[in-house]
Amino acid sequence: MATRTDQEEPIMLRPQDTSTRERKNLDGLWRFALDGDRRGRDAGWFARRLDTDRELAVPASYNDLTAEAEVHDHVGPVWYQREVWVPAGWAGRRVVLHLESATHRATVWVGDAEVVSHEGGYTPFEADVTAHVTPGQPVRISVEVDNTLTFRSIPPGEVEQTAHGPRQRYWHDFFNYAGLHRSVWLYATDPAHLTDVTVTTGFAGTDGHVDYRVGWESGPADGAPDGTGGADPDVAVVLRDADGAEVATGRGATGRLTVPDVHLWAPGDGYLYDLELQLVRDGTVLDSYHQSVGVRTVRVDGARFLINEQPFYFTGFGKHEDLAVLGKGHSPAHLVHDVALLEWIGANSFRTSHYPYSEDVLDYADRRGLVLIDETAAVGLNLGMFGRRDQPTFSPDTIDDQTREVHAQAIRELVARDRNHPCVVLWSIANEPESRTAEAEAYFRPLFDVAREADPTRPVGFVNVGLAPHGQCRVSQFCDVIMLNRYYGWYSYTGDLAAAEDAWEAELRDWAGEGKPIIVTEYGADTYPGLHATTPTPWTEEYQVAYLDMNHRVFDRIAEVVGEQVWNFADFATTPGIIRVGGNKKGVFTRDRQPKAAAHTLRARWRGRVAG
Ligand code: BDP
Repeated sequence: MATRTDQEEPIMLRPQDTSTRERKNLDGLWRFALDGDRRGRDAGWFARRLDTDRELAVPASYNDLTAEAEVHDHVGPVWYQREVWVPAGWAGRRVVLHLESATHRATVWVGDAEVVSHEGGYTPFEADVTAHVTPGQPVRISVEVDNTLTFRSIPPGEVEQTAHGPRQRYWHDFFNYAGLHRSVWLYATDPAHLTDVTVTTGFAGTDGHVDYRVGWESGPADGAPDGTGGADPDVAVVLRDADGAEVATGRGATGRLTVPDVHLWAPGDGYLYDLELQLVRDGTVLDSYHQSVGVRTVRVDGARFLINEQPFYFTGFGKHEDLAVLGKGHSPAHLVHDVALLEWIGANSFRTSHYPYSEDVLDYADRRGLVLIDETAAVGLNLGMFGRRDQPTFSPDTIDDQTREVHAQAIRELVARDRNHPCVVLWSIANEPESRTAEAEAYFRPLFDVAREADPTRPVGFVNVGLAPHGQCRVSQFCDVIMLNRYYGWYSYTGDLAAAEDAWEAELRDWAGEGKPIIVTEYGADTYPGLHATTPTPWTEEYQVAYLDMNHRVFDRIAEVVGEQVWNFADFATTPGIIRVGGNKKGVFTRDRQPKAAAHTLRARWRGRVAG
């Protein structure tokens, strides 16, 4: 078997229907059972019909689908199971089972055979299941999904055994939703198939260029019963513009295509070319795959953030995948509606806080010309923030070298999944970790190398927390862009916006001295919709407006600030707590997407602003 795999990252192509590929979507209702005692595997739950009367929806978090606390607050594995008919027309084809995500880890069986396990709740994984299915027959698919967070997971957490059962603790501020949050697919290809593609783009004058690198496998070797062996296949590529007109062609697994009179992808102008990849043998197209391509460049120059060599100013939000009933389940309707609200308010960007989002979100952002800061699920690597000041964050008993391996893999998987999206302009490898100690520096240094090795074309950063202000942070030295979360006037100087303004400006000026671009990735104030006051009163709609105005005055005085992303786009679910009222209320929109007063303030500012 001829294989081209010179990369370390996971190799996968998102399932799609083409002239040679066919998908079958497995979303819908699956049988569901809790397995807090971890009995399922030994008892062989995968080997027979799951003994349960529960059926839950995929995609969705399971937590809010029933009315029961035991489901909502479950800690440990759960099982999903369904049967699927394998299309009769797939005889002789290679059949793959693909899960877009399973939060936070999963093991999958097809019939009685264990086919794949995956760690990490927000990136896809798949298995070649050809040997375990019979076209024209049904097959049972079972998935054990485990929501447990430990010091060896990203994000980290700890399970406390109490007299009333296990309790999951973690150090991040959103509810630990779990389950099958995104689509599950069965798909078929020819035994000889394309395995991956990387595109990078650039331009000079009116000529664009697209560099591509394609991976493939030739299928069973010579003499195989299906007769697919023989000469190595060849790769042919065709680039078409948005009207379907051919603009360039190429041959071979790597190459450069030139695009005359290029229409660049740019913020607000999501122009995409279509790169068709074909695996060809003896004139027959064995596999065809379509990769969208936005031709654009990204670069940091001093304290400027350049897209297509033009200074770019980020406006927008930190978001969450968070919805009533669905939890973190992907919903195309809500995606369309959220992006409509982003466009209404004049946002040109958002951060995928605090984990990789559904690939549908990235595809749509590409098409809408939205700019993304793409973040790993490394949130809550900061024990001190949550009252555990006695324990170091980075130590052999807490977050250690093994965790760093999991974190490195999370970075590789994020980059492998999203590197071809023009909307992604900056990688965020962690949110608000402890970053003041030598241990933090040692932990992060190699992770920046991992990110840069995986993608030499985009800037890399992490999001700094107020506990590690300028002069104390030992990790920001590795960043191309400084990303800051600050709550002057909320968590500090609460209610005193005048004092907050002075302190915030002083700190920002220190950061500006680094000579790097600064994006304020979080600033925000909890706001209870309908609460009002004439005097500056935290939690009122007026205070959120005044708080944002104060921040904007500060940003506008500092040239190195190249972006403002309010925390948060919408209210979202958290664990219960005495500083949260029905979740985190820093949304500019409520959880059901109604605007608070601040939405109109932001709209006036952002719709008036011309990028740059
Ligand atoms: C920051 C976190 C974010 C929180 C936010 C807040 O990055 O996840 O939700 O503060 O406190 O610490 O609202």
